[in-house]
Amino acid sequence: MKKFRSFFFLLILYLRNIAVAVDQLINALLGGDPDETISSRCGKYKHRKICYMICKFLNKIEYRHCEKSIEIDEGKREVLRL
Ligand SMILES: [Ca+2]
Repeated sequence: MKKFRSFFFLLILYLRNIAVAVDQLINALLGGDPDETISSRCGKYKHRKICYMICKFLNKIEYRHCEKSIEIDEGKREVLRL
């Protein structure tokens, strides 16, 4: 059982890492900092219409998702403001 739990934990961690990497790739393609997720970027700019809509959707999946995802130390390499 412990081996299965360990495998399951590693699988979830692996899938989460891939999801974060894809999220950051999409953010970079949209002119954002390649080390920042779309959720963090939109959490900072939620007064912008596109971010407001993205956060409204994500906040239905997880309460205050965008606000909780903000990475204060990221965003310095942003090329375009949303
Ligand atoms: Ca980061």
